[in-house]
Amino acid sequence: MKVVVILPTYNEKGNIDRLIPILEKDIFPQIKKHDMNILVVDDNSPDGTANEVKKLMVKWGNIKLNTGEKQGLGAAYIRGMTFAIEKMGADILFEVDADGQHDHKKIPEFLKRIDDGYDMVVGTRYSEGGSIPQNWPIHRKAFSIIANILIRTIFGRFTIHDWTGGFRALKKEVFLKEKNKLTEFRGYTFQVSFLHKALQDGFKIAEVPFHFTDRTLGDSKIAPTEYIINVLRYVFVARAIELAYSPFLKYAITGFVGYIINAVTLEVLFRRGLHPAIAGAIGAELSIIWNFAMNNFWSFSQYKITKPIKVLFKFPQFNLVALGSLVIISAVLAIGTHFFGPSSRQIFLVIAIALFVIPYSYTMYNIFIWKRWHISFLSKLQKTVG
Ligand SMILES: Nc1nc2c(ncn2[C@@H]2O[C@H](COP(=O)(O)OP(=O)(O)O)[C@@H](O)[C@H]2O)c(=O)[nH]1
Ligand SMILES: [Mg+2]
Repeated sequence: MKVVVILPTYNEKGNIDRLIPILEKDIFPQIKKHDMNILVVDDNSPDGTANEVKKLMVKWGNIKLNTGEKQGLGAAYIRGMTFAIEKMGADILFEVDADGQHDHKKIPEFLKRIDDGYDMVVGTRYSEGGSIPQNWPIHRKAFSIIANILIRTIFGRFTIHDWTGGFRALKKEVFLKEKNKLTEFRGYTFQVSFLHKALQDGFKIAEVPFHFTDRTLGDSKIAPTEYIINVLRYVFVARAIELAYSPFLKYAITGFVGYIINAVTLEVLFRRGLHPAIAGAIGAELSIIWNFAMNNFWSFSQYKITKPIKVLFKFPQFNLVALGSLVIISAVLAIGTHFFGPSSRQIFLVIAIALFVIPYSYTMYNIFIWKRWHISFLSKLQKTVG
């Protein structure tokens, strides 16, 4: 297959001079299965990087140069990848920094993973066998590690360790599928958003650990503050949208209305003379019926239970889960008010629901009632086996 190694450059004259001969002489000859090519995507670097590339193009016939206006790293990659596919006939695209920080010896390993059937291979500095430069000051190391842990946690996707790096290989299909969704990510946010969208679309992604070395020539082009703000904005907004489309938001709205049904019933029946315990219990059961119906036909509608006989079996199970919530709430209220007095009851009710009941019941619904995770886990398993 035709592989195009894309090297984005902005003032990398000295680096490109070192890197291309290494790729051509040491790395490419090791790869027998693929047709290896280079594309330098230069944004009219004032230092004359392009002229340097032109000299190298005389020596090796598998190098191309694409120039354009400077609009950021993401914009350069989008332009370069489009060029590689349309003008060079690339099947596989490689993202490699031109400054020599990526361990080129790992390139064959990335391609092996593609041969194994992965759609995208991501170089990782934060897994066993990978690292960031030893000589980085502690705050830079901490920042780099924490940022990636934060991204993984917010997305709830823990299989990928390195979201911010730019050492990757991918099949052209991944880029073609995501291209239109990436146009707004012109800067360094491109890396995080591209990976996230590829994962959302179910592409198979592998990791290859590598040692990230420090830059020896030229300067980094990253503007740290702007970068952090842009990445955080992307991560939070994208996750919010993801959750809005997942059953979770509908589940939360349903539960909130269920709580109001419970409270109103308690109040109405109590004022008509019923004992609060009985009024509350009737309210609770009405709320349970509401929750079951709404979650079945709305939140988890993709997995809804329609056969009457199945509903007959599921509804008692659902009540059992609700009983669990009840036990949690009374336990938290008992412990909380024991230490902080009865006036703290409302606070502990909120704590019980937010910290314990929501994670508990959402998990139970996903695993036991509507079996959503079970189904998606099985289909993932089938994908890996098949
Ligand atoms: N064409 C192009 N390349 C860029 C741009 N910004 C950064 N690069 C290149 O992208 C690679 C990584 O950038 P770098 O500044 O080293 O990022 P860092 O390693 O995160 O500090 C280098 O090869 C840069 O020359 C840009 O706006 N356009
Ligand atoms: Mg760099």
